[in-house]
Amino acid sequence: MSIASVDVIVTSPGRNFVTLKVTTSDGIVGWGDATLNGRELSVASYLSDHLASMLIGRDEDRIEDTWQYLYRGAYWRRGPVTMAAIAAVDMALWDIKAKKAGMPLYQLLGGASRDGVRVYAHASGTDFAALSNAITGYRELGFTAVRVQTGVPGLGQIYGVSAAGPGVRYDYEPAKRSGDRPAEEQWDTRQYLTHMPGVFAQIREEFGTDLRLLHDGHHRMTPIEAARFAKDIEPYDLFWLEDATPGEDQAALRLIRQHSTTPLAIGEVFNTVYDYQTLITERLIDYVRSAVTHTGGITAMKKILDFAAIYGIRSGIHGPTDISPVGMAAALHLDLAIHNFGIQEYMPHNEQTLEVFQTSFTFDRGFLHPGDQPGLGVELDEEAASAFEYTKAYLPVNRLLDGTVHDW
Ligand code: KDG
Ligand code: MG
Repeated sequence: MSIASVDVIVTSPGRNFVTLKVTTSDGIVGWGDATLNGRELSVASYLSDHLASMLIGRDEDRIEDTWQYLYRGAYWRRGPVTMAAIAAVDMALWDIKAKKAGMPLYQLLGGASRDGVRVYAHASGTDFAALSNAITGYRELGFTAVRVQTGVPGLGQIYGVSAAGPGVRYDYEPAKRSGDRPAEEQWDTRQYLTHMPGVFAQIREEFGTDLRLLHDGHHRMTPIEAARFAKDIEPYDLFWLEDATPGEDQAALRLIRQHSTTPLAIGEVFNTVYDYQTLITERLIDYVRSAVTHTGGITAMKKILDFAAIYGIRSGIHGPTDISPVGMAAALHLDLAIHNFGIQEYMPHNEQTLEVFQTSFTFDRGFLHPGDQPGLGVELDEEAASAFEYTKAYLPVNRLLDGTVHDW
């Protein structure tokens, strides 16, 4: 048996997704997620213009060999476009292998290590009343962990805060359909650092100590600002502080660690294990935040997580809406199988997306399960997908109040 066809499907059921379809000579179909928010078409081109012809005729069972062939064979290594393309191929081949075995993928990864995977929801609000309302709503749905993001006085629309008033929101979406250019937002780290500790204090006062609280700094602080912030929020017992500083500088995390015991998570913009080498071997982080979709797929992610396990570091796989249901399924199978699972991000997709991607996930009181269908357990309906044409959308660009471009 061999790979007979490779197709790239670009669809936009409310937001853009790039999906790879690999079909074997005996008609088995595997799906892979190749979505790179705001740069979708470059991965679609990498797959259809470069990788598709190399894959035709290859043995679909040789997953590790295909991974090495695409990674080493390109000569040009790493980078989000390359690694998202390799990830899509890798997921599709694992999907095929598990379908051939007649098993859900997690069985091939060693079987379940737990009954379900704890997920965290996105609670946000422009002010405390709206945020509190969102947290209450998620608690009523059974969530045991929430990420909290809130407006900062003096700043307008900022990262992670739903623009749409109070209430439980499922549809926070950072990519904006803003024509040919990204929308712009404003930022001031000093105002943020002054405001946030009080927000955590209020949440603990209102909701007690049971709830797991997470927060995303989204790469905006300098190392010393992050060290101070992590120290300031220690009394509120965060599950993690994510992306406190820009991801390129692994050594920056040393400074934060020297000053605080707030657990740290980083990695959603990483794309290989090498981005983690210092962070893991020096135990500078507590959670690995990569997406299976942006890190070379299941094969590569499993290696990163096994490496992290040796150092007592756990998983916190990236799962916003720009990870398609196929990428989310890959994450859930890994989450269920590995020993060093920490938590899984969960931003449910909208109804249109779930019309295009039929999933078999189940949610029960704060825990997800990938389901027991053979393979990844997600099928794309090509006819439904064709109704949603690609529409350019970008992540915003951030500027300080004086106009300087800042990390978003
Ligand atoms: O595409 C970028 C988003 O996925 C990212 O901004 C979301 O930071 C994010 C998160 O933690 O989900
Ligand atoms: Mg993040």
